[in-house]
Amino acid sequence: MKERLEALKQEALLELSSVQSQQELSDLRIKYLGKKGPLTEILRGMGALSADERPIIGQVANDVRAAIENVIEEKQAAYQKEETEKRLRAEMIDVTLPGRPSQQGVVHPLSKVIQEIEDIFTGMGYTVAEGPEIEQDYYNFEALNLPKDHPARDMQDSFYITEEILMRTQTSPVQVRTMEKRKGEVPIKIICPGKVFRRDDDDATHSHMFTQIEGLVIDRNVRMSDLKGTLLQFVQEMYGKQTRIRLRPSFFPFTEPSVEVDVSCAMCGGEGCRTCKQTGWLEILGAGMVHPRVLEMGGYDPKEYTGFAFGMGVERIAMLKYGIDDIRHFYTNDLRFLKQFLHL
Ligand code: 2NM
Repeated sequence: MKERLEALKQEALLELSSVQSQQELSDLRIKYLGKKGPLTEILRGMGALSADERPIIGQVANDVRAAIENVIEEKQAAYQKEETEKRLRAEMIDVTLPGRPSQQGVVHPLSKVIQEIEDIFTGMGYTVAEGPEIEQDYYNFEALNLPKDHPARDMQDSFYITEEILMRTQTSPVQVRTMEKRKGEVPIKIICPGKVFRRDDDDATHSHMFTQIEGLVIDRNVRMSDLKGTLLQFVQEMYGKQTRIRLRPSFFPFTEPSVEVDVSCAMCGGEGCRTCKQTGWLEILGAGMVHPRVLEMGGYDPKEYTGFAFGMGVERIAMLKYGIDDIRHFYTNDLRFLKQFLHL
């Protein structure tokens, strides 16, 4: 039996020495060590041996099994190593190749200016209010003291969707909606940023869609001086401490009195330059004390409460700030334009 085992070992080792593939190796493992293999058969037949012989033959059988297993394991490990190396070679990357620069997006200059203005006013205790771009005639005109036959309705030709629904021409309807929601509670201190729409032919300084930020304060004892102080604070945070403002009388249906607010030119400091057309001043804001009729329609008793409001065009402010010469640049999305704001 010992000889049978030795012969089996020699035969197995010989066959293993010329194995060509992992599949062959696997077949040989089954052939020699499997349940139906010769070694298993021999071990099964050990019951017929004497008690003296059994441990000796058992030991030899185990040694033979171990010897065959060793060779198989070795070969298996070699195959594994070869396979790993092959995969590593196939997946090798050249870390010395120059990288491809990734495309980086930037915050749109309009968004940046809106954010800056919001930061200044929230710093003064305002909250930001938003509302629909598609608006009812009532909120856009009627409640702002522009009744149906009002001549000022022609001043700004609008995009009407139906007789009663239009694209908002200002963000003030958001303020009317806020007054309505607050049901006479004070104070109201809000700014309303957003897109507005007017029927206009687009050119370098006009766009049928642009961005407005309007502000509204309602409380007891709100005065014109509060408006002046607020706007001065705003422009000095926006353009620097040396900035001055100048108020000129104007007219809006929703404010009385109404003013145009000029800001000293940040380009020349008021000396006069190309940007301010040699005047030293830039017109960037409209404002006024909220008209008593507007307060009343919004649910505030004008004998008890007063308020101020103001509005500005964000594109104009951004154009002055960044020296942009055409309002259409904001909406054509030319990457050559947008990428100039990458490092600002
Ligand atoms: C402006 C100029 C002056 C304004 C008025 C109101 C409201 F809702 F209180 F009546 N909101 N915004 C206003 C006043 C807007 O923009 C040039």
